[in-house]
Amino acid sequence: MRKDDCLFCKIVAGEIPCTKVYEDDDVLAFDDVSPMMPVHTLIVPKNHYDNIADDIPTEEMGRLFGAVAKVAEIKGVTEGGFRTLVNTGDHACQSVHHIHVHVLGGAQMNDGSPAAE
Ligand code: DGP
Repeated sequence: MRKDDCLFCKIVAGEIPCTKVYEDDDVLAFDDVSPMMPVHTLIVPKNHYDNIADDIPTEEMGRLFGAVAKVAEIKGVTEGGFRTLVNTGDHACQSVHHIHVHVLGGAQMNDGSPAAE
């Protein structure tokens, strides 16, 4: 299930290159092109869903989040800790409208207060 004008669908299809971290039948994980932390990896389902509110089947959601621990292990942040983040819509500044889980780590973060000052 692909959306033709979607950047992450093109990455999943291999039409746009990425630095692959992990792949299975259902998800692809690749490093963010503009990392905010020493480790910044995105996990996307191979099927297209705009965001977390897009009626994603429970099994699909489970497979997406099931990849988080694998990616953390591959990137070496399990012991130190990491943050997972899913932006949804304009208020959260979602810029690519294909659901993705950010995995951030590799250095100390703040307490995660969400609001800009
Ligand atoms: P969000 O703001 O939650 O929609 O995050 C989208 C992320 O996608 C952002 O951190 C930058 C990343 N990104 C945008 N374009 C590309 C790309 O072409 N390749 C890769 N690897 N990451 C991208």
